Amino acid sequence: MQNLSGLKIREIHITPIAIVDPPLLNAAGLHAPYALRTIIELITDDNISGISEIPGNVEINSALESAGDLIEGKDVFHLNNIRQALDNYFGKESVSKRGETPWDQRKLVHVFSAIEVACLDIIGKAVGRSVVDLLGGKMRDRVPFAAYLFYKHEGAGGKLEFKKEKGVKGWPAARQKQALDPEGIVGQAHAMCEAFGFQSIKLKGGVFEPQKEVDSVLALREAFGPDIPLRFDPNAVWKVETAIQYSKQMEHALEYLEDPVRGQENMAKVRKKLSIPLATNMCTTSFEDIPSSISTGSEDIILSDHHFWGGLRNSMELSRVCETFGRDLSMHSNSHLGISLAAMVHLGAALPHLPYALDTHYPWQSDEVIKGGRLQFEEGSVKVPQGPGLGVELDRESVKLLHQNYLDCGLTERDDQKEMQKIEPGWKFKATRW
Ligand code: GKR
Ligand code: MG
Repeated sequence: MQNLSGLKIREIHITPIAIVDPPLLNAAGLHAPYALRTIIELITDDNISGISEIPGNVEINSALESAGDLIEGKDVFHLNNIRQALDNYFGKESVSKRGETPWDQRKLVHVFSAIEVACLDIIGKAVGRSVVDLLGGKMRDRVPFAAYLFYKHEGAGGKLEFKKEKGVKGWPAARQKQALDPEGIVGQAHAMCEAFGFQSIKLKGGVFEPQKEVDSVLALREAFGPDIPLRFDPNAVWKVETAIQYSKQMEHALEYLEDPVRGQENMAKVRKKLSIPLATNMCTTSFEDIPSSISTGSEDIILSDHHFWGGLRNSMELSRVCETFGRDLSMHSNSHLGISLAAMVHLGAALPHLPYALDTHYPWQSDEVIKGGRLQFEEGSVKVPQGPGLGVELDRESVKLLHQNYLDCGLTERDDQKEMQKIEPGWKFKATRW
């Protein structure tokens, strides 16, 4: 076994990358041809390398650079001390910094998640155990995910944007197809479920007027029958009355409804009027939000995301909080690659209760930064990666190429409104639209 006294961080490498992402529509606008991720590698005195992946942008990357100076020389086991050093330096990051977009814009949660996951990867390698064991051990061998459907324009993103790639079949072909109506969504669902074996389906909404999106949910229900659980997520752009009126039509069809409205109080109002559970990754997004979540009764299910909750151990703690207060816990996602997926799978395997299939954007991506290529889904589930730590290794050549993509594409942050304006000039994000 490794000499455990020498696990001090010697180097931190921060590599922004740009990965091909299709033109997916959501309440904030349109996905750009590339999504930005950042790959973090920590190296110890003893040359053990630990890796992680987070959503990237220039602000987060520069915060990571500062964090790198603070954690140099620190022991990878001393995560509490690392956290404190970051808190002292950056100050407390209030939950209001989350922003109105469907994704979390706080910096510190990303930074700590990046460092924590890489430290856990190192610890796992040093002690010869997997990250799931560091989180308390496996409760299951495979972690189920849901098909994540999007309204989308034609194209698969990157250089292929708006051009059809010839000769592709199956999901790669379906991935390029336009889907702007219930028929397109049902076609996308069939292709995705066939390719990956998903047994639950989520539709991202908040794009078109409510009835059109309700019709897509009802068309999915009609096509897949009552045994395939369905969820729908308009990312909080509905008013309370709209949410109550339109969700009533879907009550028989949905296993849960995600963020129909903005804010805990509005969520609580809607929740009182519906017979289906409400889930959120927008109104209860940090431990700071828990007291008001309980007093208002804003949701039934918290969709955790280790990138936004400050890491895997925080997400485990969240699961205990959820159990205490009668919430279920499931998982949120954003466009990502295999390091994030591996971390999600370790966490999903360790959670005591996993009542719902987790979200993942992974089928929409085609790039990869881990050796051996993309992780595989079997009947919609991913097996916990074998081997110590995260069980995945960096493919340095791919990281190099994707870093070049980052430099070439010129994007520095996610801005779905700007992308949408290229298609619909003057289009503006509205926190509440219908
Ligand atoms: O990828 O467009 C997207 C989603 O809208 C994403 O950004 C959300 O954060 O998937 C997310 C959600 O469940 O709200
Ligand atoms: Mg959501």
